[in-house]
Amino acid sequence: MGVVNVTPDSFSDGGRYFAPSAAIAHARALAVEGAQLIDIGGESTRPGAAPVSEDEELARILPVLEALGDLCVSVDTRRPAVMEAALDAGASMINDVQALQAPGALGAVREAQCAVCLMHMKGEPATMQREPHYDDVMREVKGFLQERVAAAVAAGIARERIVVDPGFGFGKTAAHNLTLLKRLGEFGELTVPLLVGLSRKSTIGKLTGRASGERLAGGLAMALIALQGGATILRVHDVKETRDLIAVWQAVRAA
Ligand code: 7PJ
Repeated sequence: MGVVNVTPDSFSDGGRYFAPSAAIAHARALAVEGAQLIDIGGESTRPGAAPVSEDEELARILPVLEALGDLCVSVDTRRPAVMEAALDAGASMINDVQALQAPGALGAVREAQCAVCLMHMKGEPATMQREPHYDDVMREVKGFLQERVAAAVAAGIARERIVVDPGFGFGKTAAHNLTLLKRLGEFGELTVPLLVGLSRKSTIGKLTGRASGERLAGGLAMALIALQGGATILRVHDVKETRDLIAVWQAVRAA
C-alpha cells in the first residue's frame, strides 16, 4: 500500500502532494513502482495537525480518487459522509484510524462491497502522544481489534472484507510500538489479514536519530520484521525499495 497524503501539513512529505495533479501523479508513480493499493488521505492525523472540515476533506480527495479509477484505492478517513462519497466515487477500501467507531460509520461501509481496515488508536490525534499508558499493550490492542471485528461482522460487514492494524504511533510510545512489532504474530489469532504502517514513523527516528526523510533503512528493517510477524499489507511511502525487500523475503521463504 503506497501512501499519498493530500494534505498541506503531512509530517512525512510536508505537503508535496497537496495539489490534485501532484497527488495523482504521485499515486501513478507508486503504482508503477509496484504498489497494489494506494492509500489517499485528506485529513492529517498527526499530533497537533489543524482540523479539516468535511467539505475540505472531500474537496481534497475526490478529484484524486476520480482520476485513479483504474487503480485499487483506499481512503483514509474517519467520517461516515466522506466514506460514502469515496465509495460512490469508486474507492476499494476504507482505512479508518477509528475502526468505524464514529456514529454511522458501520452503516456507511456495510452496503458497499469494499474492504475496510480497522485500526487501533488510543485517544484522539491531538493529544494521543501525551504519555500514553497501557497495563498490557498487546492485550489491550488485540482485545480492541477483536471487539471491532465482531462489531463490524454484527453490523453486516463480511469477515472477508476486514483487515486489522495495531496502529503504530497512534497513542503509543516507542516502547509500545516495539512490543507490538515484536509480538505481531499474536495478531494472527484474529484470523483476518494484518496491515501495518511503520514507514518513516517517529519510533524509527528515536532509534536512529534520523529526521523523517532519512528513515528509509530503519523503516525497511521494520517492514521485514513485520512480514516475518505475518503482516500482509505494508503501508509505506517508499514503494520501490519495499518491493525489493518483499522480493528478497519471498525468495528466501520459497528456497
Ligand atoms: C497509519 C494510517 C497506519 C493505517 C496513518 C503516518 C500517519 N492508517 N494512517 N495505519 N498511519 N491503517 O503515515 O505516519 O499506521 S497517518
